[in-house]
Amino acid sequence: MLKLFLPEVASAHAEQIDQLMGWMHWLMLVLFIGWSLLFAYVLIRFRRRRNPTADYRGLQSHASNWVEGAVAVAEVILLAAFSIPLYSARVDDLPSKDEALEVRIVAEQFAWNIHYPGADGVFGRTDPSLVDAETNPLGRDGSDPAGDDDVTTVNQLHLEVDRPVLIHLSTKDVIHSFNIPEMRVKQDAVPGMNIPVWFVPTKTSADLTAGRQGERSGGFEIACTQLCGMGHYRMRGFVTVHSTDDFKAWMAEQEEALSTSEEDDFWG
Ligand SMILES: [Cu+2]
Repeated sequence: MLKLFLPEVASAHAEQIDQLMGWMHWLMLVLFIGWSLLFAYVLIRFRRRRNPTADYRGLQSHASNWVEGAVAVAEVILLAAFSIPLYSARVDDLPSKDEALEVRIVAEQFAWNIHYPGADGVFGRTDPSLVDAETNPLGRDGSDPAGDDDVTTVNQLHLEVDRPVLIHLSTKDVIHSFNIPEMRVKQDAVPGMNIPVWFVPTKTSADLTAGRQGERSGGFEIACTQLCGMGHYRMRGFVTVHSTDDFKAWMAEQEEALSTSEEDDFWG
């Protein structure tokens, strides 16, 4: 039932997040009904007509203690059995650098700067003092050879299906928040911090859009989910999840473009 209101599931851990959300909502529903019944009961049972004077003895039964205890136990189970393990897998159990596709994402007002390490798997050096809003949004250091094969994009995140992606998330200015709803990924980008975010996409963009039509025909999108300034509404990125071969082809295309545009390239 809950599924009706949720985006499609497109990452390996998404189902677990939905389950936890489901259990939390069921608990809240039970609490809501319980409190509502108690409220109605108290309104009727202690109405003024039947109780002209105040009762100074108060409640004698201990039933409410048991109910409170049961709710606390349910909450501890949700926290200890579901929440904490799930959270710890997200923040602590990072995929190894060998298997994962590593990407740096640097948020700014109002765009996502995306940085791939290229064939050598090593990010070229970057330095905040080299940042230029027009020509060098990532502050890349052209003198570092490790950066020669680095691929960068703005607002276009390309991923490979069934391969873990390890994002190093940071921001140049204010707090932004990186969200891909179908991946059940949402992480604040906090000034001064480099925050790892990882997930395994399980659906390609083609899989996702296969059944979609009309207004809902779009693919995966990155939304900034932290009000970050006047242009917040347009801080939107696009995610393409490729099959393994298509991803290799895309990356090769980017590398190719790098080597042929050497002359007018900032890094050439
Ligand atoms: Cu933002």
